Amino acid sequence: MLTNIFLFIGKNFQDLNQLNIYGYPNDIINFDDKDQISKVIYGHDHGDQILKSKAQSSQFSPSNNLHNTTGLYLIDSPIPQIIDGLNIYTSCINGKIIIGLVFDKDDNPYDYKDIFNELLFELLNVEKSCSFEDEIEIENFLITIFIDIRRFGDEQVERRPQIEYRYQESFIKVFLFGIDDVGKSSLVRRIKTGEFNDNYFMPTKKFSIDYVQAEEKGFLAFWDMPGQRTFRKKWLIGLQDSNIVIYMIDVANQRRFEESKKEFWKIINRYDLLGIPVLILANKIDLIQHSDEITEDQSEKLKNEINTYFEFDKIQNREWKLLFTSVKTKFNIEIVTKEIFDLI
Ligand SMILES: Nc1nc2c(ncn2[C@@H]2O[C@H](COP(=O)(O)OP(=O)(O)OP(=O)(O)O)[C@@H](O)[C@H]2O)c(=O)[nH]1
Ligand SMILES: [Mg+2]
Repeated sequence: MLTNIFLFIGKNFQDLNQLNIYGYPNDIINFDDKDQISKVIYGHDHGDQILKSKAQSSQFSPSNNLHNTTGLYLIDSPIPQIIDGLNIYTSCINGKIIIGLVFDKDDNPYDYKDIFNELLFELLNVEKSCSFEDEIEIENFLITIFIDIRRFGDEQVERRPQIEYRYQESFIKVFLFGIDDVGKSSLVRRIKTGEFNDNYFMPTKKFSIDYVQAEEKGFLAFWDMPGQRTFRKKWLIGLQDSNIVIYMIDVANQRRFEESKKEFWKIINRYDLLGIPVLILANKIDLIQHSDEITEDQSEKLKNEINTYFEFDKIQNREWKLLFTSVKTKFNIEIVTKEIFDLI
């Protein structure tokens, strides 16, 4: 799995103090460790780039410092390296930029060769989406590559046998979010394995993607987001290209309704999700309802209360539904997948 992406940019690679360094999502390369940085650069092709960049530095004036005469970026074929235990795959752009992917130790970088090349070419020379002139552009460029390669890894490399086997079936991306401790990961686990454990307390830290075969209807990819406050910015990474959104709340924890409501509305009207159907799961109903038998009346009353509080009635231009669930007692869990297919 791709864990990080980084980029070094400078007029030439000789002066490490003049390099600008970017990393996403973490600064996995130690920016202060010049030794590590020069290992990455030299490791790329044994210093060849550096010699080239030295030779070329006279040809590149500051105003056209990154383009060659054709206006296209020259993108080297990527090179795998192991540096300080990191499994790194670097490419070099115009002899002035090193861009590197960091994979888990046992990944094979060559699985990513084509996508890495194609993405760089596409973004730089077709869409021309990054001129490396401002920081935000560079950051967006890195995030885009990170997401696309990560997704490629999740969908094609790690899941290859499954995907090839079922490639004709529909593939539905379910973006599952909500504040921490509401039961998102428990839901995915329940649907996938049938298991539930009260003491299974494992707050999600990275988003995790789980694939579930839903009867004959198709393949669901649950993007289970971490709910803790510090990780909520990751939601923005996960929401692209979702086919349906599931928002989960913990009905028994009213003290956090306000926070939950705020987070819901912050995300739901984002451009990427416009028009995408929403399934709201009001989970842990077992904690406020002693028996599983929730009557129609009770259910309606509770629904109204929740709708009023969260202002779900203001959801516009999309299908949506509120469903009570208990991952613990399995109440309504079996119909979650049915509702997903009904809504999309
Ligand atoms: N009583 C009850 N407990 C539940 C239910 N669903 C989940 N839990 C418990 O709630 C706790 C949190 O569940 P998680 O699935 O880890 O919550 P999460 O939303 O994934 O949390 P983050 O990953 O931190 O965002 C666990 O201890 C679960 O056992 C439910 O329906 N009823
Ligand atoms: Mg979780």
